[in-house]
Amino acid sequence: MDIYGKYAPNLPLILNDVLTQIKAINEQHVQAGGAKLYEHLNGRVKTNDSMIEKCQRKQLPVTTESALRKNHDAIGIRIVSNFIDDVYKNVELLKKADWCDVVKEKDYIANAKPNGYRSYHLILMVTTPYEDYDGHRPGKYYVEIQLRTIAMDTWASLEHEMKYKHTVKNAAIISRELKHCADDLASCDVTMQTIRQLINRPD
Ligand code: 0O2
Repeated sequence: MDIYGKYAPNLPLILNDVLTQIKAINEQHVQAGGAKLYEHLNGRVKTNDSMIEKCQRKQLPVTTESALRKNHDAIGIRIVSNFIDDVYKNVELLKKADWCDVVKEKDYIANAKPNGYRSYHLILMVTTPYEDYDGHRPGKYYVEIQLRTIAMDTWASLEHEMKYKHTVKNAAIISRELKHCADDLASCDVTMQTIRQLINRPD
């Protein structure tokens, strides 16, 4: 089955439109004399199998409604920045954008998860030219945005790898080391931010 049903072809188009909008916000910022606010951008439509697995994990019925309305990450974008301030600036600019509304946000940078995970999560409601699950056109679709520094991103990829390898030996030791590593990286992110401010301080 295709959990996204007849809406499946819309999802990559919406992903592409939102990526274009995010790039445009950044180009405007750079043209206005600001620094580039991200190092790279990734986007993906959650695969059919991953979305089915997520519905089952969350004990939701495996339906198009669950995929597009109860879950909010069928379309996901990651904005990876060099510095913590850039993450927050991207959040500020997205909140001001007229093509989306922020409907949920979680600051796992100020409030890291107990395992050390850091990232800023936004759920956007985006108005699109396509019909949505409620039959409206222009249609509304959720888009999840994860914003983080390169250090946070590297850490999250490694931790994600461990989470999905169920046969890992010494999982408790690895989790403890990962937590230390997350805290060290967070400290480096703060130091790098401070160094940048010192370099850019007016004479
Ligand atoms: P995957 O495999 O990346 O798709 P949600 O579960 O999304 O409906 P919730 O509970 O509010 O909503 O989730 P949260 O905390 O905002 O996290 C959403 C996503 O952030 C996760 O999606 C992960 O991609 C990422 N994430 C959250 N916590 C961690 C963590 O501890 N480690 C890592 N590596 N990533 C994390 P999925 O669908 O759970 O996973």
